[in-house]
Amino acid sequence: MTQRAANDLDPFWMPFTANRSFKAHPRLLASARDMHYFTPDGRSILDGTAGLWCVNAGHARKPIVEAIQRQAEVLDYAPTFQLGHPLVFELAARLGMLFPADINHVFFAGSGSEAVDSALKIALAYQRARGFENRTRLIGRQKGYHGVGFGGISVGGLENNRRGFLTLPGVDHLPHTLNLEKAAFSRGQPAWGAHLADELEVLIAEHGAETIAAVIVEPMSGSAGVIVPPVGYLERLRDITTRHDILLIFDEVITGFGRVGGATAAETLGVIPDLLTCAKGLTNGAVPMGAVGVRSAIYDAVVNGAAGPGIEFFHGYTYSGHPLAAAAGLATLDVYEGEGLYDRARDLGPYWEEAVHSLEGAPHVIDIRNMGLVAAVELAPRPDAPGARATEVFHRAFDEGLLIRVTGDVIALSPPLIISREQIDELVGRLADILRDTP
Ligand code: PXG
Repeated sequence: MTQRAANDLDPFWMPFTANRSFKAHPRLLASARDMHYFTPDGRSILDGTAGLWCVNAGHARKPIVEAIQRQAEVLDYAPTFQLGHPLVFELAARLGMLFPADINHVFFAGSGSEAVDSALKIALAYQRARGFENRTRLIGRQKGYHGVGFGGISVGGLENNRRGFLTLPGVDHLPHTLNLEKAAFSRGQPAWGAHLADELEVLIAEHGAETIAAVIVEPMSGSAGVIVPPVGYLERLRDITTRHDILLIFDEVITGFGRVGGATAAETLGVIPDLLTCAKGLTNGAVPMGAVGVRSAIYDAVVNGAAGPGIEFFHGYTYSGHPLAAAAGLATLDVYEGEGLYDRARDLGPYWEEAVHSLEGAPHVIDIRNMGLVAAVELAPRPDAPGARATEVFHRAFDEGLLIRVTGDVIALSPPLIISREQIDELVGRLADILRDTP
């Protein structure tokens, strides 16, 4: 047997990471509080990304920490297959009130990826329940990210995540809406691009509406490098899906819980999907959890409309509605609501927009996009080395005490919603300095 030191970095196969490069130059986090991480040697890092878009209320918030501690002592684990525990029903009811319109039934999962796969299966189960067995086709969008399950990568549109893996048959993709020629440096929602929703009509004409179960999109694409929906685009998708009796799924894993300046993007933009997935901010990132909210007609058709008395939907996870996650979720909603964080994100939006757009004209910057408390700063790639410039900015930023996120040559910013105006200035100011120093 190989003997290894306890602090050996080799055995951990790190997700979505250049393992060899990381292990040669590790960047470790030891603790966190509010807007900051701290490294093992005590350096503070301003968190410009809310962890991975999830710590919306800031780190190690006491009410959330205490709720998890209490719950671990009272009921560490309980199955939700044929059994229940109080908190999970309470959390479902709270989410049902939070989600817009009649999205008032909630299926729980352990992550965003599981929430997405669950939503796709619910869509198929619903079509079957109402007698439309042939409505099995799923439509996603280019550059979409819906997690890494086989369902998620199939409807997703990021080529690196799909290439080399089998994907589901019967899946098609809408075009994405990112266009630097038409809409660079737009503030908030770009004016150009709503017409791209009409491509759905083309796919419907090609396949027949009677074969299509659902369309799934992120209201604002996060992972692809922040693609903000053009004005009117989501409204058109809603209109077309409604006219053709196709379900519309919003993947709100990133946009949920205040990120775009409202409890959900659906509410913020006034476009109501039939199903809504969330995760991340649902528990402030403190315990893994994902969820799917569905309109009452979907629950009624699949559950109340089932023929026999047995299980209506053959799907679920060991950790669906885990007690620690439910406790964290309830405490998180209390913090969001008690501190008015959705409103705070909306109210800070204009200041944030002004601050990030002040980077226009900084070295290498070819586009800036923003929505709610999200922004992307896109850099010109170095010739023959796509991604290298932004990666260097990421490394420099970390060394200088700033956590940002990069994907390709896009810098994504999505700080906790408790960020102050001074901290916004600090974040943007330091980024400007780093851009100036990066070749
Ligand atoms: N849907 C969306 C819209 C997401 O953004 C998932 C599903 C999957 O969630 P899980 O919990 O299975 O990871 C996500 C996740 C990034 C980044 O910085 C984004 C995500 C995850 C990790 C990194 O781009 N989004």
